Amino acid sequence: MHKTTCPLDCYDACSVIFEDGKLKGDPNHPLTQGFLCPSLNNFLKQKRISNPRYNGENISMDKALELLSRKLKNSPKRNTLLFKGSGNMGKMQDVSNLFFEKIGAIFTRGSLCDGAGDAGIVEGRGANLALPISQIAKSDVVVVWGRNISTTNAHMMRAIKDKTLIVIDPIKTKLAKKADVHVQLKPRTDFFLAILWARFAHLEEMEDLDFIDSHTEYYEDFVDFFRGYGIKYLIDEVDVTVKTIMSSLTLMKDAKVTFLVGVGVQKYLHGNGVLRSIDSLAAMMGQFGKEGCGVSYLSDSGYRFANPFAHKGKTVSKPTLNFSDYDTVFIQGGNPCEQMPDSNRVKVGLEKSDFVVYFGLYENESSKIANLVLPAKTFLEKEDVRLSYGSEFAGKMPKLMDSDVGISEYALTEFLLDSFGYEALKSEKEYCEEILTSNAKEIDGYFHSCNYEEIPYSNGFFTEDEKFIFMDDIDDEKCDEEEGYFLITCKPRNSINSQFERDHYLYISSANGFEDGDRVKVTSKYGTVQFIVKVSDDLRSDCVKICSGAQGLNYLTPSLKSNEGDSAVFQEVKLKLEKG
Ligand SMILES: Nc1nc2c(c(=O)[nH]1)N[C@H]1C(S)=C(S)[C@@H](COP(=O)(O)OP(=O)(O)OC[C@H]3O[C@@H](n4cnc5c(=O)[nH]c(N)nc54)[C@H](O)[C@@H]3O)O[C@H]1N2
Ligand SMILES: Nc1nc2c(c(=O)[nH]1)N[C@H]1C(S)=C(S)[C@@H](COP(=O)(O)OP(=O)(O)OC[C@H]3O[C@@H](n4cnc5c(=O)[nH]c(N)nc54)[C@H](O)[C@@H]3O)O[C@H]1N2
Ligand code: SF4
Ligand SMILES: [Mo]
Repeated sequence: MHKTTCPLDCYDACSVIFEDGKLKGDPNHPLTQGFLCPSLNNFLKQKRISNPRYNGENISMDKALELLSRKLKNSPKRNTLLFKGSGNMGKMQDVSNLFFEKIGAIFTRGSLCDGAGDAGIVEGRGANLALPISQIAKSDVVVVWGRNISTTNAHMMRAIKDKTLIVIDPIKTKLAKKADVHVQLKPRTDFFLAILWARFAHLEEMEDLDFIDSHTEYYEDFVDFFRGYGIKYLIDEVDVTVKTIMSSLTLMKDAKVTFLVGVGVQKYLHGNGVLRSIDSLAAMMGQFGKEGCGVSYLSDSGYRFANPFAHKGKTVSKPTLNFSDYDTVFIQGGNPCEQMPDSNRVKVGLEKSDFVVYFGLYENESSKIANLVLPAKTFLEKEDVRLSYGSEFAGKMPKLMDSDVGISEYALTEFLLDSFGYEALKSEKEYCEEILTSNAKEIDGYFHSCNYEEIPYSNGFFTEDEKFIFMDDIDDEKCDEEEGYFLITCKPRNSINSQFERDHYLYISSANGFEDGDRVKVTSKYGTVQFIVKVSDDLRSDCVKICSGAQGLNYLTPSLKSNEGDSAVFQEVKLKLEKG
């Protein structure tokens, strides 16, 4: 029996047992509790790329590496882009930075994922820490805000099982059906909801004046700011009843509240402002730095950990970058042809670049268009370590098996450094050890990030004055005022983005006159795509849902970035539907 950690991009970072050629959930891990999800359960059955390929022809790994080195040396403008996805969350994914920095390659900054919300949190708190599971367990009320816990964070279900539950989501999710209150708001109105609750909390004297006084700055400005919004205007925007708004706020009165916030609230231009408003609401009620309280988003898992792979290379903003600016594009662990916004622009850009390399495990839309395809090793075949953005846990990912297929990120980097005459790397084990021991401790056989030795923010915030900084402004300009349906693009149950068993349907309420199996032509200002309909009355009638990884989906989404955080804004778009 061997232990490892799930490499997939997921809140849970499960502890995994590898035994008799099978992957199982670790029964002793406090969060994993013996079960894995469909994606990892099917991991070993996935068909992977077994051969390197150049312009459609299989070639040997030696030939592929030689070719790569030659192309990089002779690239006309010596102008290379390193584009990384999040197919494997192991820290060793970043080892390739060390080579690409040496050759002056361009890196990306920002994210296709959580960057907007992260920026908003950092503005107010100075650093983005999650809540440890033990603190969530001590809360009275859990507010699940734009996070689909039962699908994307399934191991959290047990921690919130007996709590008073408020779910804020335009979709009646599985969890919303069990909630004490479901606030089924109009998409993109979470900022208004936070401001509305702040207004009512102020009227109901729910502020924690001691906390405000000792741990925060600019509260008066926040009061002026939220009083600038009329209550009727806010209620109309949010589009839920006053009763729902008030009954949920009443549940928070004098209670220990944890807010579990997901990426759903921030796939918009003002995504940073949304997280800042949720934080400001929690801070005015004193819900930070105390037992059973706090706001937990996708955290900066590497905070205060050593990063031997930090680089000083030039960067371009990830969601809006132009692939045609580069003569070589090196894609590692990602599928930008499907997962980046505005697929049309992405594909045209990649077609114009001279040489595209895809380094990954599976065939997908990006491997199809690449000149050179390099198969990777799986997490079982290489040495690594991972941290978690969803909780306090970290985990080792030791090499547990050999394979003739693929090459690891470490071995590839070592080869490239050597062929360019650069200094060799330290050993993989040394890097992993350096990262883990820099800020994690082993307790009862599991690694915990030292960031969580105390309750987050109990010794102050990470801003200059160690105080929380309230918001007093927002740039809430909408980009798209057109009529049409809101797009809700969230995570599928049986796949991780475009890996594994993808969900290609368009979901819509029966109130809109569609039936299961209908073909529908969907148009946005960026493109047109056909989908097959599945009717779901869990949706509001002003929304359609299409999951991440659905083929063609990102032909509809904008290559814009959030006001702060260089984050993609997949839902800043309206859709028109036509049968047939
Ligand atoms: N099974 C599975 N698990 C995954 C992943 C996967 O692909 N599949 N992906 C992983 C990754 S990369 C990430 S980033 C995380 C993300 O996981 P989550 O944070 O859960 O993100 P999403 O599933 O995108 O959306 C969460 C919820 O936001 C809601 N939502 C959409 N728009 C709005 C809005 O305007 N306001 C509010 N209040 N809610 C809104 C959606 O209806 C959805 O229920 O999950 C990880 N876990
Ligand atoms: N419309 C829409 N678009 C979205 C989203 C959405 O909700 N809606 N979500 C966004 C979010 S939150 C995210 S995080 C991104 C994710 O976007 P991507 O990072 O592109 O994620 P995946 O689609 O999972 O593709 C990951 C690829 O990594 C490769 N891989 C897996 N393991 C390894 C490994 O060990 N080494 C190497 N070299 N390769 C490996 C696999 O071949 C896989 O195809 O998508 C974003 N795009
Ligand atoms: S729930 Fe998340 S961490 Fe756990 S096995 Fe599935 S993908 Fe991996
Ligand atoms: Mo993500």
